[in-house]
Amino acid sequence: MTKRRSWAEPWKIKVVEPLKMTTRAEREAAIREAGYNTFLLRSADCYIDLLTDSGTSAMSDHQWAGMMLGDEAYAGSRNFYALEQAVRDHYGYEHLIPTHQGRGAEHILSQLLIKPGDYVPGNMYFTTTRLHQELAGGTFRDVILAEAHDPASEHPFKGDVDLAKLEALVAEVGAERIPYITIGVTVNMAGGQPVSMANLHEVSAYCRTQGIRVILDATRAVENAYFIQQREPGYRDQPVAQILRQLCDLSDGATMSGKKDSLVNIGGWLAVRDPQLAEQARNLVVVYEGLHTYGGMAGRDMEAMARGIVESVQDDHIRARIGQVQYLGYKLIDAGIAVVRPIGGHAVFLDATAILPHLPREQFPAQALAAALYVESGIRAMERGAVSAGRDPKTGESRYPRLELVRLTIPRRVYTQAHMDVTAESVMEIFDQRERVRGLGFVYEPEYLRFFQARFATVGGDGIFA
Ligand code: PLI
Repeated sequence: MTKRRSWAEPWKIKVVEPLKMTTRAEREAAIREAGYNTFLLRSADCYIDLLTDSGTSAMSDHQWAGMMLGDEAYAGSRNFYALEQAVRDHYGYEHLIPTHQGRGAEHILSQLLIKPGDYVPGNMYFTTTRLHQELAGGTFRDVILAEAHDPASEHPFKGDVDLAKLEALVAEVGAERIPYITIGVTVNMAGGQPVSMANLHEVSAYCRTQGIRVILDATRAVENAYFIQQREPGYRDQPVAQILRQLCDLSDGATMSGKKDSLVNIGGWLAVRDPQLAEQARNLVVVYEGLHTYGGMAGRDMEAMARGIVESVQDDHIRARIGQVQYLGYKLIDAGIAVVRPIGGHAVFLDATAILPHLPREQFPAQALAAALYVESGIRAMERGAVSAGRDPKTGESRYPRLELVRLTIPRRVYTQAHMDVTAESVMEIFDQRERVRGLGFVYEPEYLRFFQARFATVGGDGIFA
């Protein structure tokens, strides 16, 4: 029997940033002022900030050193070529079009490939991805496995595509109206759940027969590669870097938010194999993002990302990163808290409908739970449920996805095990008082991506706790 090894971080801390503690009265005032939306809180009022893993990573000394090597030329910056090489080496795509962040890449791709009336299947929606598809005239169709919508299912690859759903869409609308499929690796809204290599092989082979492009949302592909290494037969002895290349080899291109896996605070890219599509993307990127050799990023940011990519695919790094997320997840499971199972790659997701069964969906239990957690502990989390899902553009009706979740998202290389302990204790405190949490109703609802800027009022009295 092999001895179990700890996931301890393969780094030590060189610089620290003080955290501010607030009083409960201060937090009650802050969340009221923020309209019970954690996106509208000031970060200075948050103690442990688990809003997102996006752009919140700590960079290494090597990345910071690279920042000093920023070549801020308008055109042809040497840092662009370093980034292009890192993407070719580790993701395997020939043509790189840098963008300011992931949604910039989604915008370019959607505008280039989607015609009004087209359909774009995907393994569960992501907020910005679907909106760009809709704004280009497309309709998103969810083709993920049914298990992905069940928080309790222990399926090891809940991100897998249900091929029968994809085939049914092709039969319904015709392959010519499906320019591409988006495969999220991992699937953020399902709880950071991975796609198996076997499933991607099948999807890729099928799509080739239909002339449908396969586009990865590679935002957290390194995390997906780690789950394949750990869970899928035949991969245990392969380095994560090698598995990542195999994943990407099954696709025609990818959109990427470098703000997650790649350990930087800003940046993204679109990458494709088709030289003609690449040329069109280079032409469009100058309209919306910047010249095709910077796409909205400073030279120093491209250098930090090039270096971050290399660090991100190291087995030691990714084992510790996901090890920390699982540490928090299993603490909550042991305490009897309903969370999405299995624990995902970037976050632990609380099942708000299970925790707050007294609140109807129309009172946004996940939004309320995130607000209550903040008031109780100063921990900032994010709603990932009906508020995030927005309204159907055709009917104008609110969408109510089966998953109504609060995401405790773990920034990379930022917090310690003690912070995870405090987080778990704070969630347990809320759990003990769950009957007291009040529901929320909209007082302001923006048209696009409403979760970012919406404001709410509590239902049935003042304050998030009755
Ligand atoms: O935030 P961007 O524009 O760099 O990337 C958009 C984006 C695309 N795909 C996926 C799977 C994401 O998770 C994503 C952004 N996610 C955020 C901001 C998050 O908090 O999860």
